[in-house]
Amino acid sequence: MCLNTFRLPAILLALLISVPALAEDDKTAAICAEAEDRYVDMFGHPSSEEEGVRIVKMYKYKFCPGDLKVPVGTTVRWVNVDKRTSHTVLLKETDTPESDRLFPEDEFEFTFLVAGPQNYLCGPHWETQEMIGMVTVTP
Ligand SMILES: [Cu+2]
Repeated sequence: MCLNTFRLPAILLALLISVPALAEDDKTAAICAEAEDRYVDMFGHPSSEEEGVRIVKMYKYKFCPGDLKVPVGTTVRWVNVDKRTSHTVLLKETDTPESDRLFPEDEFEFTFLVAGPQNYLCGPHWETQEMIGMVTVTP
């Protein structure tokens, strides 16, 4: 009996905590689906069909995908598929300087030669929009 009176608030609390997180995931998924549509419009094929590189799209203050796992030696190409906004790529844990400002349809490439997690960010938007990404490089 007593258990039920405690369980209900616990369930409600769990819902209150998880719903905003899920809503944020859905929002990101929707933005990334739109980014892929824009990529296909710009380049005439899906980003997964690029040969020899993995594509990360930059769109509406998101990196798509925001979390990428690649084997050592992989070249990642970031492509701005936004309409007006420019972005940069700053690989904090490498000695690479920040990319130039990437305007719509501009791109930047980096080849990952060291295994491990690599955080990166967009210089102009990481602080205000949390535009942050991660590449996990596997040996
Ligand atoms: Cu940005």
